Amino acid sequence: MTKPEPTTTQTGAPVASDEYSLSVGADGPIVLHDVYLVEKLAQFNRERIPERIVHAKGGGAFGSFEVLGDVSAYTKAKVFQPGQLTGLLARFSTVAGEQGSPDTWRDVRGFALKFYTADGNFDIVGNNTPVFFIRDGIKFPDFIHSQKRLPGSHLRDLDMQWDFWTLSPETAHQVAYLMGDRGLPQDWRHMNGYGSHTYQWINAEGERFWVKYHFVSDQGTKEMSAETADQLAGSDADHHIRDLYEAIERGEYPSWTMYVQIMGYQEAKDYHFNPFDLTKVWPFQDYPRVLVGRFTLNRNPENYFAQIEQAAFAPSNLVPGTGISPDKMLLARMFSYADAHRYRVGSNFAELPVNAPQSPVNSYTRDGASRHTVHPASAPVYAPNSFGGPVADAELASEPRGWESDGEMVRAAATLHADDDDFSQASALVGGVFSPEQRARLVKTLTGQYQGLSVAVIKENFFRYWEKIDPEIAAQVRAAVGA
Ligand code: HDE
Repeated sequence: MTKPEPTTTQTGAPVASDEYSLSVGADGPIVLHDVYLVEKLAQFNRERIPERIVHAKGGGAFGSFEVLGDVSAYTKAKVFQPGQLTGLLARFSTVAGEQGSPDTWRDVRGFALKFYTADGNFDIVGNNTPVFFIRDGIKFPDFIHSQKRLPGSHLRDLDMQWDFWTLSPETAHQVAYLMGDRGLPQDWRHMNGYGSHTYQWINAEGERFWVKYHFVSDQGTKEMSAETADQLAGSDADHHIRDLYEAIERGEYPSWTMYVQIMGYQEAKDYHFNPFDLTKVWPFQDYPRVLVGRFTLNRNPENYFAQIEQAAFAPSNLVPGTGISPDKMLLARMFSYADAHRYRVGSNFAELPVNAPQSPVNSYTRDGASRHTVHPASAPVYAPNSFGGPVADAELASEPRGWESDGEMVRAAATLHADDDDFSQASALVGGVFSPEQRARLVKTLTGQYQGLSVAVIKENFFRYWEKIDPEIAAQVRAAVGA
């Protein structure tokens, strides 16, 4: 058997023992100059970085994305050109639970993708539902506060959750998804993913299109019962992490087929509801899904902390041929994610291998904690310069072309389209998509939720909220709780 490597300090010096601290005599006091003891204890105190404030509990894997269709008429993004193969990282997560919380709690699931494209990293940071709770990011901290813990008892609280939801009617569609079967996916391999927002594509001629991203599980979708979810929450808090990791270890590589819905740039103005409203889906009969490609996950992380805990996904990671939209939520997210990474991982988070692009970086940003790129002494640190430093190229960058906008600065809801409302798509989901069995499970779930409420006005608002979504469901819950 080959002799093992000698243990060293972090700076490479061989160490004498991993069992005994240095002491005065075998029974005497330990000494402060036992550098290795100090290093081990001090490093141990610093092993944790701040967890994600949302989506703290999760797991992921690496793989690749292959273009199967031809969407080159709509985008010039290299990653989406016919036949293109691109490396990818995916991370799946719950939203409200802290690190260590059960994977199987009822929740929306994060579905974050990082494409290591030839034009830099392109991230689609979505969920397993095609909509979201709110329309304006200014409400996001409040929403998340209501889903987490009471300030005094530090307990999660159904009154808080339902108070926020029933006083924010725009939440109805996403809450209907959450309280339905989608809130309890069997595992990450058996759930779909969505970019959720409306994004922009720009083709080689500079024409703009509005798109929505869909990732359909090739494994199909499967959910678990509330009973199974509760049982696993106690017996195997890491059920979803385990399922993905062990499937890939077994060589069962999960894959998702990617589609986009495509809306002409000018159509947005006249569409019958606001197509940038994150609480709404575009009906497939209006905008059918167009095949783009498939991503397959076939490599587990070598080191969870280095590659998953420190992974930095951001909707602001865009590449030429892709862009954003007037969706106020998406615009708020453009600031928030890189800010979270600078706080959580450090200002040079993009230098970590998992976050580093596989295309050249010619940036004038410099220094900052743990910067480890050695820029040559001759490299100019300012632009413009006379020394051949990198030069911005508007043509290459083809800035996300954006959209026309004007008007007084106001704080107000987006202008109403004919069919803008808060409940119609929630009603269509619960009344038109849910099967009778799913409706019965919804009544059971809502009955349990209602029985966890203690504040009279919230109980009343609960029923008013569900009566607007589906009066029959509301009546069945009323009967079940004897209200
Ligand atoms: Fe997030 N979100 N989010 N979110 N989100 C974060 O970024 C934020 C929203 C989503 O696996 C944070 O790195 C704001 C919608 C996923 O690493 C933070 C708003 C959607 C992940 C943040 C939203 C998401 C995050 C926390 C309202 C689906 C995990 C840590 C404007 C379309 C990504 C971090 C991963 C993480 C901000 C709403 C999905 C705090 C301000 C809508 C999948 O920056």
